[in-house]
Amino acid sequence: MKKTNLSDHDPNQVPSGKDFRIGIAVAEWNKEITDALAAGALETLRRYDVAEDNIVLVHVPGSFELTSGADLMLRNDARLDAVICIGCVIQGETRHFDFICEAVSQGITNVALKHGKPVIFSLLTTNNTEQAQDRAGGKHGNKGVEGAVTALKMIALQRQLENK
Ligand code: DLZ
Repeated sequence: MKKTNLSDHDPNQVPSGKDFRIGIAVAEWNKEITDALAAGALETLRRYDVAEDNIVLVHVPGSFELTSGADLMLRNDARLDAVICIGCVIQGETRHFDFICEAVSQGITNVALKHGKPVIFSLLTTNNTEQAQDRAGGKHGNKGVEGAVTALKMIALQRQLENK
C-alpha cells in the first residue's frame, strides 16, 4: 500500500487500545517538530481508547538516544506492550545524519527483537525543516499518527499470534 498522507488510515482496521499500555520516547532535537509528532501520536492513541494512565511519555536528548530510551522503558515497565520512538533528523553539513539514521533504525530493530515487543520507527529523516513540517501535521500528514496506528496494529497482531 502506498500512502500519500501519513495520517491516512482506515479506522475500521485499527484495533481498540482499551487494555493496551504504550510508551512514547520523544527526542528533544528539533523540538517543534517532535512535539507536533508526539501530539499526533497522543491524539491517535486516545482516539482508539488507550487510557491516559496507560500512556507513558519520556523525553531523550536526541534521536540517537531513542534506542536506549526505548530499551530502558521496556526493561523497567514489564506491562508496556510497545514503544513508539519519535524523532526528527535533518540533513546538515556533516555526516551526522547518516550515522544517526543508521544507528536509530538498526537500534530500534534490535530493541524490538531483544524484548519481543513492537518498537515503532516514527522518525522523520528529511533534507530540510520544510519537509519535516510537511510531515509533522502539514500537507503530508503526521508521522506520529502513523506510528500510533502501527503500534496498535502490532500489539493486536502480537496478542493474536500469542493467543492472549
Ligand atoms: C548531534 C545531532 C545532530 C547534528 N543532528 C540531530 C538531528 O537532526 N536530530 C536529532 O534528533 N539529533 C541530532 N543530533 C543529536 C544526536 O541525536 C545525539 O543526541 C547526540 O549526538 C548525543 O549522543
